[in-house]
Amino acid sequence: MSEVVSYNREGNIGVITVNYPPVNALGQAVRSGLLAALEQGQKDTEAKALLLVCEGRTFIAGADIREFGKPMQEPTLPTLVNTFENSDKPLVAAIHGTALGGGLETALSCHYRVAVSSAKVGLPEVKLGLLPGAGGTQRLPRLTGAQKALEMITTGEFVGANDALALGILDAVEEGDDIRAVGMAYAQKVVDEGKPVRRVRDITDKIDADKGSDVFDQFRDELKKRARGLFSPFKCVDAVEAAFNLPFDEGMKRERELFMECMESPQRAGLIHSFFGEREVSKVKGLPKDTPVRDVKSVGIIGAGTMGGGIAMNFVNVGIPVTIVEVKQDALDKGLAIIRRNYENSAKKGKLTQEQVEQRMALITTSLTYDDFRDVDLVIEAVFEDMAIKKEIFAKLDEVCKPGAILASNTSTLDIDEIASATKRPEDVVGMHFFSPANVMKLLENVRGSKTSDEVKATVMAVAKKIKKVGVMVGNCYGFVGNRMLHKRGTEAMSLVDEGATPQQVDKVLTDLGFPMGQFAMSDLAGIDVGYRIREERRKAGEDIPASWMDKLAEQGRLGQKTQAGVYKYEEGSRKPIPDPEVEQLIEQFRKEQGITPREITDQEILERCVYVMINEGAKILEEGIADRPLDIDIVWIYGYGFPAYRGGPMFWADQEGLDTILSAVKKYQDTVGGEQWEPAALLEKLVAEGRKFADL
Ligand code: T1G
Repeated sequence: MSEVVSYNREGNIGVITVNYPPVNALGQAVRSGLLAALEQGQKDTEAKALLLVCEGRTFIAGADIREFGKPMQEPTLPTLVNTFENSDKPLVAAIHGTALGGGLETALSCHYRVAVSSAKVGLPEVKLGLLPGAGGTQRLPRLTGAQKALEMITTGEFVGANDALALGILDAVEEGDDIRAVGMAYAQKVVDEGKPVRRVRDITDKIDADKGSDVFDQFRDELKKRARGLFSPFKCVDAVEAAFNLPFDEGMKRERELFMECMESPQRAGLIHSFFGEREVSKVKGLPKDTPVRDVKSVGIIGAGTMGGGIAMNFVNVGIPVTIVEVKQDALDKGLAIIRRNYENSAKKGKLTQEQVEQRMALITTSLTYDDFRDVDLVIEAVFEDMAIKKEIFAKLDEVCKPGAILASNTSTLDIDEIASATKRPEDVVGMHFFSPANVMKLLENVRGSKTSDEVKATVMAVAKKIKKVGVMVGNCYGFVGNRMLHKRGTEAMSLVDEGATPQQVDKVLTDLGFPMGQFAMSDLAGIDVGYRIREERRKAGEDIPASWMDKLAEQGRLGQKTQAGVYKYEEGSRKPIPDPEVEQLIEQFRKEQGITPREITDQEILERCVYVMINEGAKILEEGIADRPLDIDIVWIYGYGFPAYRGGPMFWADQEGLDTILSAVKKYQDTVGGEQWEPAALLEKLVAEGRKFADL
């Protein structure tokens, strides 16, 4: 009998138990162990029914993702599920935790499914660039009908046990958490009531009901909007449709063909890289797993503006009380009103009850004095980017906050060490860089200063997990990881317009690559004044920042969406960017003043100058140790800047694009465009010279 799957009999029930931490994934050993256990159960004449149950925190959470991309080993998952379904003894699956992907497909190949009420089920393969490849697209619609099966399979969203019961996916749901007892009781009921073998493949009423339905085309149209650039969601629809047009075995064959197309798509590799990357970034290099973490049971926030309000919502959403301090009462009232409006909107959409809205609002205290921070565990400063003001604030925090309190800045560019130098406890100072809107964006860029203690680093990473953010620990430099690379892209984007491109041409190249919006539409969302103030700050600090046509926009009060005019113009209540002839004239005028004769610029040049410049900068960031691994950069860009996850992030994409191709383009632009952004990174040159990739680091 295998290490990871065991068989024993309790009374007249044969029990097949999987025990393969952390999530009982269907690796080769589990698949062969299951088949061996089933065979044993078939031969066990005393066993009148069989029960499939798992040890640990969850039922089978899918195929073993780590095996993807490697040669397929027998037995395959389709073989396993078809063998299970053909059992001539009733087979019951007992589900706790999450039955996902191949795990749910295995349960669907059983004849009955029972779960505890806390369980969830789902087919999230689409999130990995795949589709359910072990019968999920053929068996699920036989229980739920076309609409619900398409929803579950094209979104990958999990469904709670009680909803799954209502949908016919589960046969029973019990309270409590002793899944083995729940499973045994149900299996015994099957025997006692003489319930027959019931194969999902034979259930056709829902198939007959939806045959010829136009729901499939409706989903294809809808996916054109919400799955732009993605490959597998459309294959999911094709596979589910096959369940309604083909006999079961042919439907299974069609599913397999479509599954292999997805497996071969580069998007699968990109999405699996970001799946594991999202989990790997929480393991900070050089920070031992057992580093002590401080309790964060109360939080202080300085600034009730857009960022301060959004940051506050993250903490009260998980029940942590927040005190917001501002200089003026009306700023507090305005900030609180925006938070309440956001929650009211969520309630209107049914995402929150009114009672939950009030519970969250009750956890927010406002104040006009820092004294109210004396007992908090963490303070996050979220005022606008001005070093002098930030140092003044941290000096005051140093006076009032208790020993052991963590002092964090939400600065998006400024030097954490200089901010910390305003205190006598730089070891307790750290950057916590949230992204706007802070209550929505998943990324939290935690910035270690040169004196930040391991305990503080470990604590802010734990805080990220607590408030459901993807926390990435990065080093301290101008703009950290995300903004440092973004500024290079921004500089190139502005220069490309100087030289002859249009803002909409530049933006289209980025949206075609898969970004949700281009450079200039993003500037309009963030506010043209934000970039302008940063450039002015740097000019004041003596840096040679060239004049830009975007400065003129700011000086003319075209600040972006908030003034309905920036690089683009916006109709009342619309966020749709419309090219504005006034801006074209402004750019032409700027070129004349700068003595620039515009030229034809290709989309390929725009792609190279906007994205290769980021990768070259990313390589420098790795050289300097500001980012520990290429995947840290990938996750920052996927969760903070909308880099398409199906391309795996900028450094993963660079490996697909070819580092030699990128290096030769960097050298070309070093000659033709110039500037330190085009000085080839030593790491990039080294990897190309050694024929290696970022993935080899
Ligand atoms: N394979 C391998 N490792 C997995 C895994 C999987 N399916 N799921 C999780 N892990 C690892 C994960 O990397 C981490 O490792 C640890 O388990 C805990 O995970 C044919 C083809 C189950 C909801 O997409 O959604 O079946 O970092 O930190 O927050 O149709 O993991 O500790 O070393 O995420 O409690 C479909 C993916 C596969 C589910 C638990 N299944 N997993 O969340 O813990 S494709 C999925 C999850 C498939 C068939 C197809 C979540 C979770 P480490 P965690 P968590």
